[in-house]
Parts: sequence; structure tokens; C-alpha cells
Amino acid sequence: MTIDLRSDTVTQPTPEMRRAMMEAEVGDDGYGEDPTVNRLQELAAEMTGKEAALFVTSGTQGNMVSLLAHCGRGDEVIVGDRSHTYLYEQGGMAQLGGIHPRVIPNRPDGTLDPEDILQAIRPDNIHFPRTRLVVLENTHNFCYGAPLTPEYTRDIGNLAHERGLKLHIDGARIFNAAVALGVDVRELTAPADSITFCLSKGLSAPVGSVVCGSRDFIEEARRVRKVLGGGMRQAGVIAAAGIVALTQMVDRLAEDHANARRLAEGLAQIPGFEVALERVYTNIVYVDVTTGATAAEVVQRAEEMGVRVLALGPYRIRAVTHYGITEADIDRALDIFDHIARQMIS
Ligand code: TLP
Repeated sequence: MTIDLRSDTVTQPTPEMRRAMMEAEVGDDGYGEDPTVNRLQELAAEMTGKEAALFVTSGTQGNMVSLLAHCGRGDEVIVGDRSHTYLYEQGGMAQLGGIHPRVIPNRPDGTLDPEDILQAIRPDNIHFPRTRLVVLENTHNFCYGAPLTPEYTRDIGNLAHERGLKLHIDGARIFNAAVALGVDVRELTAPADSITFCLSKGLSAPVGSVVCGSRDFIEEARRVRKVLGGGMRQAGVIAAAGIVALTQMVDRLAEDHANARRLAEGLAQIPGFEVALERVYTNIVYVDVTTGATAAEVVQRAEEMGVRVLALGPYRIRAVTHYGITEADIDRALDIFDHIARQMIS
């Protein structure tokens, strides 16, 4: 069996999810009448400490809905240069919303320097777009899966709110952050006006993300979701898996983090691979290839031998642990990488 470490998006639904999906009570969510969708949304709102929540098709749609609900054409969003929203969502904010991204550097731990945020806020001037929103990402995918702390998030929330800005968190993996930091996820979401989290990554549901925020914000988000084609009907069939994800799959993320550390520590001992062990925080491991081969070559060789990983740079590989990946799989993957490195060096 192939060990697929390309992403935590590749997870299979659990047997409980399949059962819940089969038995889900459903209705037309266009009328707000799907009891299972409503239950998922209430649960998500409660868990994140927000008034309301909205089930959306994907993390990308959740971020898009949130940005479009917060901003109008000609508004500006302060966003990190390594953020998924800026790098990996087709520039949707500009493409669909006429929203201008103001890009500032992410630090290696995924944070934005508060001073950079302050400098980026536009004064009221006819020449400038209007700054409306700050976007944070937790955990930060392209910054080593780093979790942002409650203290940092609170500081940025205060900074934004004192200046009349809103704060959105792309919390695709925010439950990984909560588990890694040992905090209630509400501590990470409280400072935000809106937050998107994904059911279909580490939490292993087959489809879906949830946007959480105030009742008014979610009403607006529901309108935006509709124009984006995200108005679903008997969506309880998939929301049912999301309920299982939230009730049964959060605590086990610690296993994924332990497996990621095991993988990182093993790889760090293989000549030809380099891993910054102090930058292994959650379920994401970045590995630099120093054998002289490219990441693409290693990825191909690994795939032939039964391990799938992603090349995310000319010499950089990403491996992500998730439900379905066991400690034994990690050890087998390490054997395969060891074999590849020996071949490539000799
Ligand atoms: N991330 C995917 C790929 O797009 C890279 C992955 O394999 O990691 N925010 C963050 C932080 C994400 O990592 C992702 C997906 C999204 C948003 C988008 O979620 P989806 O794929 O559900 O649209």
C-alpha cells in the first residue's frame, strides 16, 4: 500500500463517518431546513465561541466568502506573503472581489510583524485603497505548519480593532494548532471577526469547511456563498461526516503530530536530507534535499518505491501526516528515504 504523505487532504472518511452519512436526516438547506447542516453549524459555532456558522464547500470558498463579506471593491487586505489566501487561491480576492492584497512578509513562525501591519495600514487619502482587514493563518501551512498562539492572535486582534479593521483567520488547520498548544480552540478564535476551518484536512471528513463569526456576518456570508455557487441542498449527507469530524477526530490530531516528529527526526539522520527540527510544530514536515538531486527527482523515486510526498520548491519536499498513517508507515517511509538518499549520493 502506498503511504500517501502529500497532504492531510487525502484522508479517507472513518467508518463512523460513512455510517453517519448514510443515516443523515436531510432537508433543503436553501430554506435552512437541513437538520444535519444546522446541527453542524451550531456545533462549529459553539466550539469556536462564535454566534453563528456556515457550512461551505472548501477552505478556498470559506476564505473567499469571508473576504467578500468583509470587503468591497477597492478595499485592501493585509496578508502574509506565504499565506495560502495570497499564494494558492488564484488571487480570488482580486479576481472576484476587486480587493487589493497588501502583502507583508510572514516570519518563519507564520506570524506577521505587528510593526509591518501598522506600517501597511493606509491613511485616509484619495490616492489609496481603504484598509479593511488583516488575515492570519493558523496553523501556517507554508511556514512549517506553525501554530499561532492565543497571545499573538489577541495582540493582532487588538491592533486591528483599535484601528477599525477586522481580523479573519484562515484556520484550515486551527484544531491542529489548539492540540499542539494544548489550548481550547476558542482562545485562538476569540480575537477574530471571522474564521474558516476545514473538516476535510486533519479532521478527515470527505468534504467541507465552516466559516464562523457573528450572526450578522454569517448572514452576509450566506449571501456571498450563494453567488459563488456554494448554496447546497441536502448537504446534510456531507455535513454528517463533519459532525463526526468535530466530535471524534480532534484529540487524535496529537498522533499525527507525534508521527510528524518521528518522521522529521528520522529524516534528519539521513545524509542527503535536512530538516529543521525546531520547525516541526504540528503535522507538516518540510525537508530540504541536499544530495544534489532535485525535489522532483526524489518525489518521483519515492513514489516508485511506495511513498508519496510533494515537491514545494526546487529542493524542498513537504510531508504531511494524518489519519490512516501509522507509526509503522512512518518507519517504512524512513527506510525508503534512506534507500533513496544512499542511491543518490553514491
Ligand atoms: N491546502 C492544500 C493545498 O492547497 C496546498 C494542502 O494540501 O495543504 N488554507 C490553508 C492553510 C490550506 O492549507 C488550504 C489547502 C486551504 C486554505 C484551501 O482549502 P481547500 O483545499 O479546501 O480549498
